[in-house]
Amino acid sequence: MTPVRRLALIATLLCSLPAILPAQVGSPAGPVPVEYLTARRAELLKRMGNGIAVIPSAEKRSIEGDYPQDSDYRENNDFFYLTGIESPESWLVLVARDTLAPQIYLYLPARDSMAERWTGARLGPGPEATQVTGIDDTRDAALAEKQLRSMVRTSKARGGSLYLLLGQQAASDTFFQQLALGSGAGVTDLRPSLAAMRLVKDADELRRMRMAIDVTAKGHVAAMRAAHPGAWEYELEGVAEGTFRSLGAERLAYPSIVGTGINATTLHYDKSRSQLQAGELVVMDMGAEYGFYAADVTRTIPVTGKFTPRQRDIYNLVLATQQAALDSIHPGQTMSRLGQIARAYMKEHSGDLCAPGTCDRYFIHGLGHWLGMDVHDVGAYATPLAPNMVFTVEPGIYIPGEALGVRIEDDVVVTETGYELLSGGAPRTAADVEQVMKRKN
Ligand SMILES: [Mn+2]
Repeated sequence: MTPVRRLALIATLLCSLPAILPAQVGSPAGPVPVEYLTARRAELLKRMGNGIAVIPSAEKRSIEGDYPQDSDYRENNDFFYLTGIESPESWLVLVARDTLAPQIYLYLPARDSMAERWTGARLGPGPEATQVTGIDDTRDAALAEKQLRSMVRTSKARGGSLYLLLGQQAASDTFFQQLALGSGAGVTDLRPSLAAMRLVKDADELRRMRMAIDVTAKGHVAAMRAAHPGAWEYELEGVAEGTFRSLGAERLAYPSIVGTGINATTLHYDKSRSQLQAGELVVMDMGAEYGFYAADVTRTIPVTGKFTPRQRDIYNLVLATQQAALDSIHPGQTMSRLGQIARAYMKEHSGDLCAPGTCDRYFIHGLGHWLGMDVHDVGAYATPLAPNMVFTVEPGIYIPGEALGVRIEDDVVVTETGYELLSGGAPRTAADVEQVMKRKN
């Protein structure tokens, strides 16, 4: 083939590559607006000081090599948070310098028409990538390692530090070990800065979290209506998960927990293989992931649709304990203090429900956790609450001797003056749960 004909062929192949739709198209959550991505990167650069940060995308899984049922690619949270795209074998590089303007590079694998026949069109370096990420300088990922070594050397000469996601990458990856050793520069963990940023949600994150939690509440209501004596735990799970997917959730935020009777007292029971018996309570801890954000909601329901007096007393104590914690949420409050308030409330209001002791001895876990891109999201627990932080409030009482377990878990966002309940779409009071279960299809 002559050089001219070869060029013509290459030109034809390039033209034959399909145009790439913006990232996240097909997800009802839509793309992350570029202004949010730009603001997040600017904030991280501000926190970094002088130096270079390297943030790789997630490892790609192999359909042949790994368990096929695990083959779906999920982007690394920090990479998605800063770029808004899902793109294996890619790198985000941020260079912060004392006196000069910061630089941002996005390394993406060059497009490959043959590979794309198998695995679909993907984003390569170029104007389309710039459009969806707001990063002007996009480059071929094949150049990344060589250019990074050089950038790190230059940065070191200027007294800059090397910022890595320690633990996630530097420990296992040879390239990062070499980069860290060879740089001679101090290596700083980037994770605390990113965790502090992700702890306070911006408007696009809150929009996604509301969607995740709304979908989750609808799944819980559907599962409540599917419950009856003789139904199986997996039926309720299937109804809820089907609802999540049918309303646009990409995946589960965590494996669903549906436990009836004695299984309700096992905190992370995930077998879902028992049959519901009249007189039992079912704990359902299920959450959707939507647009990369997790919901985490637990409801406890009576199999017959009607609580027994004993079940209702325990349920009401858990609910009142949760309300005591909710009422104490305000900016400046701490998670540990909320835990103490909840525990003290349960102890004081146990009456003789758990005689000879008090019911708090059956409250065997913490009150809650940060919620975001991960179900147990990043963030230091000593951080005082501030507006737009999102977390769960989930007291429980588990009495194995009575095969009785109750957990009520809701998701809240901190406001200027208190909190907003995000998961109120799933009924919380005993009366409301009974009402929903009465109106079965
Ligand atoms: Mn939880």
